[in-house]
Amino acid sequence: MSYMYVAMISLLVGGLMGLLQVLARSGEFELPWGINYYTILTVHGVILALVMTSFFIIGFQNALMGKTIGFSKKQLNWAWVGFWIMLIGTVIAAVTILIGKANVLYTFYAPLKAHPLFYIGITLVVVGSWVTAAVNFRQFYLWKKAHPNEKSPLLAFMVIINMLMWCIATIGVATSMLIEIIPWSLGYKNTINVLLSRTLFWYFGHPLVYFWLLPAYMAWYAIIPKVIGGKIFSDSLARFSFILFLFFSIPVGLHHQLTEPGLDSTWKFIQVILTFMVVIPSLMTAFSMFATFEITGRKKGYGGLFGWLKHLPWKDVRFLAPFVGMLAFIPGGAGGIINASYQINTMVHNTIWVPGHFHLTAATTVVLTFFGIAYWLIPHLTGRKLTDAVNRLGIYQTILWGVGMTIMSTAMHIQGLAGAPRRSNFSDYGGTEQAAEWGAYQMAQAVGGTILFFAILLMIFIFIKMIFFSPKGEQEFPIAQEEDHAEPTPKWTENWKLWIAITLVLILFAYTVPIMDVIQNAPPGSAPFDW
Ligand code: HAS
Ligand code: CU
Repeated sequence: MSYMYVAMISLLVGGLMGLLQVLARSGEFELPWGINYYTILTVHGVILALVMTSFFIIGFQNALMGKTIGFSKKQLNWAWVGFWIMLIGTVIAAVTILIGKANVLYTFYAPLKAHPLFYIGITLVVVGSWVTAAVNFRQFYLWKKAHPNEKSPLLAFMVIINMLMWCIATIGVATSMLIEIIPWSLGYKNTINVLLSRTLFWYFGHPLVYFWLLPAYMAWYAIIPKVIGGKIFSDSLARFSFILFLFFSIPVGLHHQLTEPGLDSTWKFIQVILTFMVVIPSLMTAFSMFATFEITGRKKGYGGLFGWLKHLPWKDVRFLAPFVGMLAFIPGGAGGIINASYQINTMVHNTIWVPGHFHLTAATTVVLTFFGIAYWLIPHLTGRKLTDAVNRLGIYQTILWGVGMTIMSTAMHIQGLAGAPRRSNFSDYGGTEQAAEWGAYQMAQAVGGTILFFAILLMIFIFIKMIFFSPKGEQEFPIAQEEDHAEPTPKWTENWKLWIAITLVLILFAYTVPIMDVIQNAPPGSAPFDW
């Protein structure tokens, strides 16, 4: 619950910043009290993309580990240590942003420079997450030792994959912080190897988006089937897709740097191919979801090509919210494939198309699934029940979110194709014809964003109702079972050493030459430790 509280407060603060942003970008509204547009843009990105997500995810994953494997007293104490380190880091970073000393956006691209405490705060958030990861690894290890020859619980397996990926990925951002960014922001160094810092950032930044996605997939694979009264379609397929995510999430970061000079195009192309590999486990997930829906429907006697659609519990918000998230991922994922298509990337890169993409993927697919989880997890944790009234409010909330995001994200995509830049405040660019073309879409974006802000207020209201005012009772923690006659999951799915080895080999293959190039051809004085 402590993690949930932080996630909720982040949602409110971040959402308010989002409202101010769309209003400012409509050109009809000036930010009051001389507030800098880039300050609110930084708060929005950091508090939602980094803080809200990581707190919700680690809280949810701990709940899954607790439910499937259990915490010892000592493990729980260490888990608290992780929480407090993350929270202290968050507060330090938040203060530096709010006082205007870190207008560097959530990607903190050098040579934009923030106060050193901003970077130290973010680093602490990562360190705190490592403590929790260590606890989760320990829990898993002890469980395996106590249950030799048994298959690990599916949800625990998934948590371990996500945390492994996270630990390997965060080494990139931690390295960049420690050897480059923090010494430079403290003034020990005058110059910085910009390309190295960005490359290390995206080595982390792409797996970051799967760190958000995989907990949503955990719910899709293993919780939604229970909510709709069905079984897990295939335990082996679910595990295999997670293993593929571990392999292919990391060696693909260059797809964020396709237009960046100084990186060899051969290596960009290799990472583009690897990016197309990481699409496969998402397609497997889509397949698996359709199969779950259809098999459950047919078992309940709904025939025909689409008859099974009728059985789905449309009035149950625990299903509806994640389902709208799945729908959003169809255009969201397709947009991702467009972004990754090397040459087409030149068309969309640095335009507001990209925020359009990640408001579908992160802010709809992932966030609506997280809300769908919260509707049962929060009452479960607080010993209350999800009432019909809250369920109904949740359905309105989901619809409001879906409508607001459709308007806002569509407007962003179209504007992006017309060349409107991202990461920038409103400008008419000296009255150019091209900028005039964006006007109507910027208004639509503001309308969609305002609807979303009301959806956030409604969500906060729902959270408060669930935590403090719902009747006492027991809320189910829905975990689906496998089909009765399911084939046993092959033992090789738990060949952890091999999975980690393949992951490291892929990373070394994709990154060794590009990173060596970037270091060897660095501008004078910018090398790490060249103080
Ligand atoms: Fe992305 C930029 C490529 C997925 C987030 N992405 C971003 C940024 C963010 C982000 C935050 O290659 C901006 C970073 C920044 O600030 O600069 N992305 C991809 C690709 C995928 C992808 C190939 N992205 C995500 C996810 C995110 C996310 C997931 C967050 C959670 N993205 C890119 C690229 C860029 C990028 C470039 C850089 C752009 C640039 O130039 O800067 C893939 O993983 C997508 C695969 C997904 C699918 C969809 C499968 C569909 C499913 C739903 C099934 C529906 C059902 C319901 C079952 C192929 C699983 C249906 C029921 C019915 C009844 C119909
Ligand atoms: Cu990416």
